[in-house]
Amino acid sequence: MEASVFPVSFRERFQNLLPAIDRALQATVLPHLPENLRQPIEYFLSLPGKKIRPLLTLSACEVVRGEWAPALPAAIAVELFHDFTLIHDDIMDQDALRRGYPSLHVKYGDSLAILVGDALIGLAYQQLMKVPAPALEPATRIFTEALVKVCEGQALDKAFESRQTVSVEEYLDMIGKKTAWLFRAACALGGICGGGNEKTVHRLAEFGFHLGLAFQIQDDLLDVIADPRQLGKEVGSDFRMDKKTYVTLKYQAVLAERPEATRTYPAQAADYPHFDAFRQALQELGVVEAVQADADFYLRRTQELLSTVAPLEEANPLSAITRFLEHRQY
Ligand code: GRG
Repeated sequence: MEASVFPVSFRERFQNLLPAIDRALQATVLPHLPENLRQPIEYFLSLPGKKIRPLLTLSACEVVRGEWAPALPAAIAVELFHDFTLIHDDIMDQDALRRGYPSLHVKYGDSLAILVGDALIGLAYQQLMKVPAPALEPATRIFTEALVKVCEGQALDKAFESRQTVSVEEYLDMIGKKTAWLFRAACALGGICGGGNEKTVHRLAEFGFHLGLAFQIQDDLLDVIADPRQLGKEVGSDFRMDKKTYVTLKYQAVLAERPEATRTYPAQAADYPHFDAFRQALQELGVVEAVQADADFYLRRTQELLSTVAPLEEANPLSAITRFLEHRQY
């Protein structure tokens, strides 16, 4: 399968780390696993994901002047955790495509997909246990805390589906848990493995958290405006599931500020006859720009936080990752 999803400059910038992550991920597939478990794990790990979270771990480790190699198991644990959430999320949302290929549950069935997700968490902990003391205890605490937070976030996301209204604060709390907490953990783990002090690790964690918020807001936007071939999955799936997203909240906020527009535009995304009509309204009302501006707000905050840890120069790998994510189309 096509392994690289990056522009050449990004691939060159991370030419040591990306292949190391890929090799270490493949090595987690234990040969003695039963064929019907090993094969789907191999399938999922070979799909062309961006590997942003393990890159964050290794880069955070470098930023505190640690050697990245001892942090590699923690980075792999983070990616396996992420893969687990994607597999279970695809089952819950009945999404047919992931990373441009059939979702695991489509290819192997729901039961095996659930089992693969469960196995990945076990494999993730096996990796995490390789973190040397004294980093092991805080690393395990942060990783486990993130597991619980992501679950909470997913539960809130599900609960929002059956609610009429959700406030921006509630929404930010939900994506903070569902998405940003794992970015936070990825960065904190790198800082811890690299020997960073408590204050620095905290700043890296906050950097990761804000990056995660921006990432999820962009993700909501991409579900509306991306090219499905580039995105690797269908667009409009949030619309079809009637999900509360940053885009739908912003849509409502824009209409609230312009009462005259309510004569032309329906009050809710769900009131549109089809996705294309909703997408067109988002463009006409300036919702797309407004959502991007809010994502940019959180991206700027990441740079303020990062500058308290290390200079924001070309060589700073966390800056390079932020720049890549700023312009991402997938
Ligand atoms: C953690 C116990 C536990 C349960 C998981 C299913 C679930 C509960 C949570 C879902 C969390 C989720 C899928 C959040 C969305 C995060 C997101 C935007 C993922 C896409 O990340 P990318 O673009 O994916 O980095 P690639 O494919 O590049 O790796």
